[in-house]
Amino acid sequence: MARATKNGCNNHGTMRTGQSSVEIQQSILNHLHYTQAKPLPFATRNDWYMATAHSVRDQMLHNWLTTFDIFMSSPREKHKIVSYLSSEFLMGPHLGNNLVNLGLSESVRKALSALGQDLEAILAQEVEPGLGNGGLGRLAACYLESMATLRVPAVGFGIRYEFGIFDQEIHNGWQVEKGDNWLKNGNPWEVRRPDIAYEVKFGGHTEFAHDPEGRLAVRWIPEKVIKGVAYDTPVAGYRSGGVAVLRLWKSEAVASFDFQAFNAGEYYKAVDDKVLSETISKVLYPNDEPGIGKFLRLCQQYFFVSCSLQDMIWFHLSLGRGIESFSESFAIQINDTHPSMGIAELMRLLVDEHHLEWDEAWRITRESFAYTNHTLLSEALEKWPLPLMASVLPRIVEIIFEINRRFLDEVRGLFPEDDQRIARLSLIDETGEKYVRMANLACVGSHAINGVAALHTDLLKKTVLHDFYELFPEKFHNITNGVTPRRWLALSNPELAKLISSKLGEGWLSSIETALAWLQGAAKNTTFQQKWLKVKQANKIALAKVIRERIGIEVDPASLFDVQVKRIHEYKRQHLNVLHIITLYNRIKRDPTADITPRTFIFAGKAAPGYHMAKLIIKLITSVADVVNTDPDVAGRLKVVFFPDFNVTNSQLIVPAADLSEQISVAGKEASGTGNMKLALNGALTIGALDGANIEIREEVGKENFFLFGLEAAEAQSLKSGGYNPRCWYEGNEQLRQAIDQIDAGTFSNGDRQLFRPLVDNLLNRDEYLVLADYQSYIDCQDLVSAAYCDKKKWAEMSILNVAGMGKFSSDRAIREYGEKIWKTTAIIDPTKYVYAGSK
Ligand code: B1H
Repeated sequence: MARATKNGCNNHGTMRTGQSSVEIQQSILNHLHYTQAKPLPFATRNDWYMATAHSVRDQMLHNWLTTFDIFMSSPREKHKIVSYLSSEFLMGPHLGNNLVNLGLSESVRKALSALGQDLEAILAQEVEPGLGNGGLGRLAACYLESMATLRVPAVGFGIRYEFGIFDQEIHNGWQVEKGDNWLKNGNPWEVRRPDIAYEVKFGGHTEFAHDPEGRLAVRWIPEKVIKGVAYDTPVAGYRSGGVAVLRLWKSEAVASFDFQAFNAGEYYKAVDDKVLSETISKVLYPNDEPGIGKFLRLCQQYFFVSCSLQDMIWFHLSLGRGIESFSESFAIQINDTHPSMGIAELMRLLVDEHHLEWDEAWRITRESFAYTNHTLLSEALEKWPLPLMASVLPRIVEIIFEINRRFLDEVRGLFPEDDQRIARLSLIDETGEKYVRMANLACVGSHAINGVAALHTDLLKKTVLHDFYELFPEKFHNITNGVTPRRWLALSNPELAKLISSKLGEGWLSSIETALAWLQGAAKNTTFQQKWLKVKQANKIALAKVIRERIGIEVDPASLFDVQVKRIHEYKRQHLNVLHIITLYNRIKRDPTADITPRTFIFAGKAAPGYHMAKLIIKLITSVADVVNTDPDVAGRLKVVFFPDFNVTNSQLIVPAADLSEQISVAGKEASGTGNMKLALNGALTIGALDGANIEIREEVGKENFFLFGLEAAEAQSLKSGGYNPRCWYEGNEQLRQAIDQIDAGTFSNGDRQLFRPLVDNLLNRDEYLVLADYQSYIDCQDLVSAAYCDKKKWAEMSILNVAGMGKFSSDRAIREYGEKIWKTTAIIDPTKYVYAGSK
């Protein structure tokens, strides 16, 4: 076996694309020796993972520094960096993706194999950083990867949560949350930068004081100061050499503890202080939690935007530029309202610390910021109780008041008599207890506002942001979400990617926007269809194996894999899916010889720990599973699986195996959805309502290749405003009544009639998300799905056409649109300057 040498495989000791397998082996051995400090016989699988990861990281750091050099030497007008501010980045496991993007998969596999290691086992060792709840955080990750691919200079700013989204276990059919200690084995991808650290103020009061130049200025005397330290993770672009940076802030105490403290009391106070300071970046909040006003969450939001903006200003000034040209250096995109305090914070930094006049500071702020809205749900629109915010961030509240005062003066000029409009537009909600409305702050302080799918943007203009649309129509844009085909096809479904390459040649993963459409020509080709179905079958067999091993349920890979994977929420209507399962079950019970297309229903998703109804829906799924899976009359034709702990890793396993993608939210509630795109990109057909991006997916793949059901958004709205009475729908539909009565009667809960009572009550008395109104349309549509699945040739054709239609949903397309419509950035980095050799 090769021996570690100090100088490793080349002058830098790094792994380069195009290196021989022997050189890569040497790099891995070096890291085992010098980074892990492990003698070979004692190296654990984690040591091998760490050594491999460090070797890959070397390559990325090299490209990153090259990116930086090229940036610094390129013409000044191209010096615009995208700052993507997000409280969540759901990156997924890094190693596999980095190997794909750097073109190193095969050479590393060979190198490891020569060292007696198996790449798959090493990949399985990685604990994914779960620093996000779902779609919003995963979108941020796809966008960083696309920016790196397109060589847009980009930094993602966020929080380095010590504990990410909880791990989910299922005990007795219920969700149980476990802490996500993702850092326990070390994180080889990040670089701690103790020299990049900023102080952030909390609490206290403000006063007028003279600054060093004798000017009267506001001074914030804080009660507490906390330090944010940068941790950088490079994000590799796909075969482009480009590297984006994910810069996450960890909170720490400003002063280390004082061992010389005079007495023990002070020493312990210092320890307490350290603990409190570190609490800010301790844990990610799960969304969908009822109740607002969480003190720590407010601190988190301010903490990370303050560090990020101070960092941007430092960099801007270090380029030798004046503060007044800040917006030429940075385009700041805020991912929902969570970072919207940045608008007030930039004003504070410019006015209080850099002594600009208010108007000048306001111009810079508005030119810099752009806001993406991700939700129409009124309960999800963020607002902070004013007293809480005033006590935690006194100076920020003063600035928000001043922004509001000036803004409302303008509005009054335009609509002098319209007090109601003014009350609606105000940044402060004064209808009862006072709140700061973060979406209003984001709209006023940004030059651009965008929704994430055409319907969503349209509804934003008509409903939640209507007043702002009337005021600033030119600010509104639609940018439909997209996902990266590298992780969501090349990495997760390598055999499908290979088959597509056999038709399209190499290179299509950089240009799926146009390239995938060429698959249309192959959709009717019998040989290609057979190969296509074979890949799907292999993916289903692989998933069936994992289901057997992890959950102990035997599923038939020849059955239709019907997949609903996403957060558990009433508006997403997992319970509508369950009603369909019960309906099929009843058909079998009525006539055990009934002709039923065999199906495996696969659910996965987390419920917010405090969201009781969502947790009850999980219990309903597992309870129906217990009955259906074991009833001899069913004879294995229906299987129901709740796959625990849905995360990026598990998603990469489930998505490629799906035949049918359930996108069944009630029309008008899902802003976009991105799971719908990933599933269709992997050849699943969609059953969906006209909601979010489903509408555009249907347009792209062809109406005949999409299973449409349910009310449209406008119909849903008018049904509700006309006094919707779910009980009428229940009484008028025998199958529906039977299914609901069974849930109520304890058929799925061993006779316990109390268990699902809250869910049944809710459906019969409120049914906010129109489950009962859409039931029959959904069942009829599912019958069409079952019939269609029996014609394998036709199904294969439809599946191919779905993938062929997915070009639009590439995150590369979305990033280009942001660049053109909002950021006005141009890709600056010359690809010829990279060491990247472009090997496979
Ligand atoms: C989306 C959120 C979200 N919309 C609050 N809103 C959060 C709201 O922790 N919180 O407080 C976290 C997340 N997430 C999703 O964004 C939409 O529901 C999807 O439809 C959309 O595809 C996704 C990305 O745009």
